[in-house]
Amino acid sequence: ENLYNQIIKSKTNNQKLLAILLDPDKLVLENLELLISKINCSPATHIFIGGSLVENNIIDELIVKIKQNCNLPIVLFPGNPSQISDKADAILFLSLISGRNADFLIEHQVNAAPVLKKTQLEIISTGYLLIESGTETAVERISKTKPLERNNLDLVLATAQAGEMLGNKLIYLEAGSGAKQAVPLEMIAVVSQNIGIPLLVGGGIVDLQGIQNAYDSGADLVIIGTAFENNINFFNSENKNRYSAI
Ligand code: 1GP
Repeated sequence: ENLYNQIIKSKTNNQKLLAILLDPDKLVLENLELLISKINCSPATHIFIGGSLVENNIIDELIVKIKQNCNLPIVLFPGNPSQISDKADAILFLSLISGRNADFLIEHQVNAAPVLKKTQLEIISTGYLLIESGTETAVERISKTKPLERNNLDLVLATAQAGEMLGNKLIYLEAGSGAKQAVPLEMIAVVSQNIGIPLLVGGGIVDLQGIQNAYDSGADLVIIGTAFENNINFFNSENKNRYSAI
């Protein structure tokens, strides 16, 4: 069964999903074994791989090494078309629909299509919305797009709905890696209640309560990058008992 159908099934059964985002630029391959053992005893259901700036070509090697010791599905979350690896299971085929930079709306996708066609990757069309989060994030800098305002729920919802109408299979509300403020809970609630496809939420979530709050507001899958990067014991911390959904 493909990954997307599993995500749909989880949504139907109200089983919440959790992705740990690994940025190949920030990883030291020598420490990978410990990292993977921590992932294996965490509640993670998916591993996402990607970053805004990844240039070094360690993605293939990284995925092979992870797969030796970990059974979680590996999903590419690419910042640009150079971050494609046929060693992964799937790719979020992102279009930055909150912005008006044609490169990130369609140009990179055109460049990636012939490459993807030669792989077995499951391609999951994803509407990607960058949400204002206090300070400029890497996504904003690299994509040269303005995030949508935190208080403009109507525009965020209309954008997410347009993505769904265009055929996106997932909507991803992104505050940006290391964001000062995560996506507002009210925004998660409004979007999740008014689209039919699964909702992903990430950026600036720094504690287990933040994950739970995103779930309670309607997120189907939460992405954790920086918090786990900074503390590989993030998921064994003492407030674990407050973390009931998964
Ligand atoms: C970034 O949404 C992800 O694309 C995760 O963000 O690094 O802030 O957890 P963090």
